[in-house]
Amino acid sequence: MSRGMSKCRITNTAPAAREPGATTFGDYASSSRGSSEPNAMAPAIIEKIKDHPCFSREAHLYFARMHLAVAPACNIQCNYCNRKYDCANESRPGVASHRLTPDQALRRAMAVASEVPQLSVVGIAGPGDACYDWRKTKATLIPIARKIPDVKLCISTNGLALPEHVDELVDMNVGHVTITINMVDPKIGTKIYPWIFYDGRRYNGIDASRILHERQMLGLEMLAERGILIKVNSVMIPGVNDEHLIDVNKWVKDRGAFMHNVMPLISEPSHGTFYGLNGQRCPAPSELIALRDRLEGNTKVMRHCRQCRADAVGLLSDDRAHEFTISQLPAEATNDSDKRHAYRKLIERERRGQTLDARDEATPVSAPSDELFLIAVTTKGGGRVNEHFG
Ligand code: CLF
Ligand code: SF4
Repeated sequence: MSRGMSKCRITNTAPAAREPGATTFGDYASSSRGSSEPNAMAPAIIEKIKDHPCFSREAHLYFARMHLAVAPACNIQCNYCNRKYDCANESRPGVASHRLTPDQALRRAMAVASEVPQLSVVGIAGPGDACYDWRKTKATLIPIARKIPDVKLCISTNGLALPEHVDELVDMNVGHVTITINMVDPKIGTKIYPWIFYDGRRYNGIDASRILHERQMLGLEMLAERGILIKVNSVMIPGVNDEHLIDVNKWVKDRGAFMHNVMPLISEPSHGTFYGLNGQRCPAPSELIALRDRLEGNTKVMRHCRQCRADAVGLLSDDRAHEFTISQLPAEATNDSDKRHAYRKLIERERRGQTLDARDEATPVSAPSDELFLIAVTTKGGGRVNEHFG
């Protein structure tokens, strides 16, 4: 998964605020009742996203993901990447404290599944590329699907090795894939990717970017044809691809991407990346918001990404990775699914309650007045006023 963050970080201090394009469960519920609301979605799509904390903004309030850093090899070089280990204090994509073997990954997944009732997704999101380091990705996800069948499987990839694995992803029941696409014009790609390794040889310059672009588009189309939900991540690099991401957005929407997540570049000299060492600046928060606003309406724009570490565990706003280090894992992994099932029932009840509330809403009473009132309310989500200011 792509890197980005720290001083460029845009935090979501009010995760429940309704932003343009944000989807709440009320939207899902009304769409399943046949509403013509702009956010109306097919029930099959609702089913796929309603418990996925990244594909649904509403779900991130309730559901957790965990990442397994099992696939460290990568087949391209991005100018913003430095895959690191033992970087416990850096919260940004691609860093992880340890790489795991597939056996360790299974033990960790089962321990988290037993202890974190909100867990709904297990993902592989760096360091490295899940499709290139395929043997390890497969050796990790197949046993997890068997032992914890109620969690969704998710991977993130640069797309170069994606096309040859699409059918296996379907067979393995991986329902969500993120492709990092930073350009659709290979000339711009030359400023982001110095080289790729493809089909047994290394390519540089425009050839590298052209091959990467073609493979990304092919992989995207193949996933869309097979009904896998696709999110595209793009790293916003001022002066390199910021304006160009408007074109990227159109291309990926036309090829079936469900959601576009534009993330700010992380670029600091201490990270040791090409951009960091060469003074490439990261976008200001206002620039990122302005770009996302321009994309809104064309495809769903993600605004609640936390640019997670490659070993993150828990709700997006509450990383619990430190509770599940290898040394803390029980020798014998068991899958205690009771807590998860009880929690999901609770959330279903809460969501049903919201739907009924929305249905029962009376027409607002208004009285003519020249006075303008500003009223502050807080919410935990779901379109309700249900939080205090404390
Ligand atoms: Fe992980 Fe990525 Fe799957 Fe989510 S993260 S592999 S889609 S389960 Fe989510 Fe984290 Fe943002 Fe990624 S908040 S960095 S978008
Ligand atoms: Fe790093 Fe490879 Fe991911 Fe690029 S694709 S960010 S080089 S791991």
